[in-house]
Amino acid sequence: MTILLGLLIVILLAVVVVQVGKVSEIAAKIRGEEEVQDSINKRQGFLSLVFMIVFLLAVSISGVHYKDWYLGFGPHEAASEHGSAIDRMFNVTLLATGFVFVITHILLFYFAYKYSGSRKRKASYVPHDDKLEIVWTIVPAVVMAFLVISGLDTWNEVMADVKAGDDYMEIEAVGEQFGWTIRYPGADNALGERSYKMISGDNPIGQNWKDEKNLDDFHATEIVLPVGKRIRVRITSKDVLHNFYLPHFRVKMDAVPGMPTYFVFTPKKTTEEYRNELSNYKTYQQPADPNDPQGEQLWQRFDYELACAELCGKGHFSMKRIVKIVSEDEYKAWVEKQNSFYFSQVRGTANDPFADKWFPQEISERKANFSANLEAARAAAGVDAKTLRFEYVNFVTGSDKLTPVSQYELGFLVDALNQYPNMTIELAGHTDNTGDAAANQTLSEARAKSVYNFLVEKGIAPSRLRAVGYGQTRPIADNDTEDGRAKNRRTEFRILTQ
Ligand SMILES: [Cu+2]
Repeated sequence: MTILLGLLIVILLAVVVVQVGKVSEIAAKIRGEEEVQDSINKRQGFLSLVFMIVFLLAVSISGVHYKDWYLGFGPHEAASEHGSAIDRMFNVTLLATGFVFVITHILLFYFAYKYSGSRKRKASYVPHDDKLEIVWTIVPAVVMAFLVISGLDTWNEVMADVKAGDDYMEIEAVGEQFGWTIRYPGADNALGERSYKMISGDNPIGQNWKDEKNLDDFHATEIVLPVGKRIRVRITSKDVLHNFYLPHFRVKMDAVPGMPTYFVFTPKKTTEEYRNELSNYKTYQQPADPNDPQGEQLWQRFDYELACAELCGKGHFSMKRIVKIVSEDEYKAWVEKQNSFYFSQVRGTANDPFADKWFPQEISERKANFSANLEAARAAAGVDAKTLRFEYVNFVTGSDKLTPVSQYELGFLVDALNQYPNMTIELAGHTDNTGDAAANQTLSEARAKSVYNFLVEKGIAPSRLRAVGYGQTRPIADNDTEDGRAKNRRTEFRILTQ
């Protein structure tokens, strides 16, 4: 229906145009061709003048009307240290080209008006004029040279990389359809190695877990940065071209698959400071939600943002991320709350190259736990309360050989036995009910003996230890489930005297 109506309108308009043409033809015949042509010329000239005035007015009025939304002016001065240099460059270019733009438009339309065709005037032709050619070649050349050279100067200043020994922090932004992985260096202030070959479902950007620099690196969902700190962003992409764009900081760099790019910048205004500056402008004192005039105002809702400035696919818009610039203290508090990707996602899984090793933090936490349990058992009475289960003592499947990682918890026990020289203990091995009961009995005895040997090797007197195997006779959980069987396969120690 709409299409039909549209077609009808087009046809009717065509008819109108043809009719008007016919009318003026007839009028021309009546009044004489030339006279009509003259009046048309005059009218066209006048309309040119009107167009010029309306056009320039519209440009100026809209420019003033939207002035609070532009980057580079008033409320949106650059929030980074290098940003003002870029703003200056843009403003100088805008002034130079803007001046030429206005002058040429005035001349263009004024001339069309002033010299519109007339019977009383004859056109004069200038086939060639050296002076004119020289002037309009040299003047733009000089202006362009000035703009390009000063632009290059700004570019070199802005794109200067960090040097060894500089005080800076490096983060990494890896783009993909459609999102960013933002990686922080963690406490060591160094990003670990990564390779696209290691990318998998468990390792989104292919970090090499053997590189210890990776262990404290964390991925963040929002970008939080300390004010006044020099930040180097390493920018890469996993699939197609993306673009790392922080408009308020005048940071914009392509994320190119296979070719890391970078940007160095120093944020100089916190989010809070930027909001406060916005609050001085009427434009930002409007309610953010027109239906809720008493609610938050626009300036209160302001946030820096990261946008992908490359049309990278149909989900492109969803690559927006919030950027928060905070004080050094707030930044530290935020970092405290972040979890290293390795420790939260990789530690203890099949991909963990350090499965046989405990890190200092883990040792101190687990030792504190062990000591607390031991103290509780020493204070309590009764066989059950005096029995403690090793959480991290394990054996190679089907054998009595201790896994390397068992040394840590057994080490805690050695420390405790040294601390309390009168303490004697019973070491007990238990199995689940799979397989032959007699074999399980032998295995549990051998395992208790392995622990016994370990302690003796560490200098504990054999008289303080007793190794017993209970086989499958004392389950603590349901042997019908895998979970229960895992619980039943255990090594314990019981405080006999303390
Ligand atoms: Cu993108």
